[in-house]
Amino acid sequence: MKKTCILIGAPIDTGQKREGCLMGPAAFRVAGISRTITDTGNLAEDWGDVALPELRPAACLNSAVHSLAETVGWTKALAETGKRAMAKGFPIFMGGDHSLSLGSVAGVAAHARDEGRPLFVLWLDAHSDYHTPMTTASGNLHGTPVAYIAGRLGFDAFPPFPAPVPPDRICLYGIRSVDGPEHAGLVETDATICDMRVLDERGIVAPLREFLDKVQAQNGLLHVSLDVDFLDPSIAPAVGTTVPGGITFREAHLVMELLHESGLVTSLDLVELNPFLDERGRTARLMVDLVGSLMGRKVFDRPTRSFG
Ligand code: EXY
Ligand code: MN
Ligand code: MN
Ligand code: MN
Repeated sequence: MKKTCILIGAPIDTGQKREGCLMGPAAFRVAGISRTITDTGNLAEDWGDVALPELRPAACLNSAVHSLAETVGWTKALAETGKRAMAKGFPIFMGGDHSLSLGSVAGVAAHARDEGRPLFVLWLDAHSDYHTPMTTASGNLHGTPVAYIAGRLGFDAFPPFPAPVPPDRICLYGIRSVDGPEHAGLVETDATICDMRVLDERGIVAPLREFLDKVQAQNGLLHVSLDVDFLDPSIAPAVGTTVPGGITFREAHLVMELLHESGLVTSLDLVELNPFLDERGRTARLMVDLVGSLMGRKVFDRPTRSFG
């Protein structure tokens, strides 16, 4: 079925300390994201970039945390835009650093709650992003969205997350860098942890299918959050938080193709692209190519495995 993809720019780089991610939405557009989507027979509507609303003072007991007021402002603005976009089509949030997902997933979750459908989240990332503002040592709030989404305590400065996603509906896939406090929090949950050890041992397909089968069985909505550092730095250098041992070019496309075939994905984040660190736009182009695979671009049409 034809999708209407709604492109939402989130030019955010306050969730971490290196400048450049705010150029991400422009780089995705230059790399041809709209055209890539329409070439797959889907529709693309560009809503432009979200603006940061007027800031309200915000405070946190952890003095390492920076840019809290900005992050809360982006969260509110993106939650509002995201909810509106879910009612119209398939939002693609173009970051911007990963702090954008505090807002994008809040908007998606509010929509899912109103529809009476369970929301599932697939987190494609080198990191678990399960800090709270109270546990982060770096103070970089791009390391916190999974905790906010799961309803973890410590987000007092933020709007309460609408309908927190129970951890058993969250899959962290590709992770290979987890801080102590994140680990301590995660082991208390039944989140699905497909770290690189699991993917090396079992391969990338079976664990993903198991999660997708769960989404299908519960008639869920599925939000996918794709962090550039999910990919191996050798193919995707344009990110401030590279971690070796990531997903290869072919694995990444296969993940996207399986997601397409499942028909389950209803919204997407593209985050952490820092075009200032790129080599002749190769990371931006790869990310856009992956969107092409997620939207159904393939070389041959063949019967696909159906879900449900
Ligand atoms: N865990 C580290 C921190 O909290 O600073 C690194 C977080 C990186 C988050 C990137 C976006 O995925
Ligand atoms: Mn991340
Ligand atoms: Mn990451
Ligand atoms: Mn940390």
